[in-house]
Amino acid sequence: MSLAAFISDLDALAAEAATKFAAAADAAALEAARVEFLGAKSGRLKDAQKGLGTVGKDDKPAAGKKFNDVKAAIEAAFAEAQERAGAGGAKVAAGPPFDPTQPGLRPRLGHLHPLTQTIEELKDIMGRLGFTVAHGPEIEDERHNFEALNIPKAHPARDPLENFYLAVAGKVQGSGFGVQGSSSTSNTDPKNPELLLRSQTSTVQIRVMENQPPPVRIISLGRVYRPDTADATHYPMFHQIEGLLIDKHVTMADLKSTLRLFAGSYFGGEVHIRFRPSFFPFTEPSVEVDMQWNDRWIEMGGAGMVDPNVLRAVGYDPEEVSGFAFGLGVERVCARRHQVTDIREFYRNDVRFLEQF
Ligand code: FA5
Repeated sequence: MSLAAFISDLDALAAEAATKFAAAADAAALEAARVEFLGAKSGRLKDAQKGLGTVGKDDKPAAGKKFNDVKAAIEAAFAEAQERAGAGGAKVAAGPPFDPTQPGLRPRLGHLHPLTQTIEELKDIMGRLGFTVAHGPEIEDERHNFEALNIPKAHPARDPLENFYLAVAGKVQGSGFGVQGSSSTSNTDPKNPELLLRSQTSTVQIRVMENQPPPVRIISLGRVYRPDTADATHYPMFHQIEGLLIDKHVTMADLKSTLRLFAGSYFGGEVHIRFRPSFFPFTEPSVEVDMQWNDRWIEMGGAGMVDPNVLRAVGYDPEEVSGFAFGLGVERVCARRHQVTDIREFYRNDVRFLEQF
């Protein structure tokens, strides 16, 4: 091949490449043009290079220089086209174009868990009856969970099998159940209290009364823990609402009318309250509270008049003041109102169940 023919072929190739790069409408077309002209294996520039071997020996230096110039020119034309495409967004144009007229995707909004909704509603109802909300820790010592509530050391309610005692610094707590007078298991040492997950919200009664003189009118709502096997009405972690009213001349009639107002507001309509004699170490007399709603009786929790021993344990004078206390299971109250037959549903986190509330 003559030098003149070689040069003219290269010039034509450079012109064609520049035109194609400039005309590429998107990133895919530009890439196709790059492969056509600059492709390492079978690009047209690579083909043209083969012509170098066919020009005369004396023309080789000039032919080589021309080839290098054209190669640089084609690469520069590609780089320029690529830059233009990048600035115009063609690089990201792969895939279907954005259609601003399409309707948007509606975001899925969550809401409060049914038990949280119930807790908020119960707070609201009791707030209207003049009860303020008190809080207590979920990790408790034995004084607040048992002793000040008149539950002595050998009482079965303190059995490690009935409670979640905590192992602190290698020591298993609660090992003193039933062991009278053992110094290593004494729970009266304030520096080394035995700790457990509280088994009832009645602990908060003590914490409030220890810190303020009467009158008291509080509720406390929160989690409590018992090693109960989960079934339709039990769960090892559940919620209670505790109520406590201490004042002069408080009677069982006040307890009953408070619970009736409370139940009527929560369930709506006519609710009857029935007291069945029961026993709690911290109330005397003690009762189980049943409520009748929609022609069915259900057990809601325990209640009673605060035992004088409890009042004395927090420094109150039982001759001066009296009071009532109650503790109800939030899961059971919520399940009853919404006709949920198994409280485990509240903890399965199945959105199909939860979104109904
Ligand atoms: C008590 O816990 C007492 N502290 C209640 C009390 C407070 C009595 C103030 C007197 C004065 P009881 O163990 O019965 O009582 O529990 C109260 C309610 O909690 C039960 O009626 C039930 O509604 C609920 N409950 C008890 N165990 C579970 C459980 N494992 N799962 C779900 N709910 C439960």
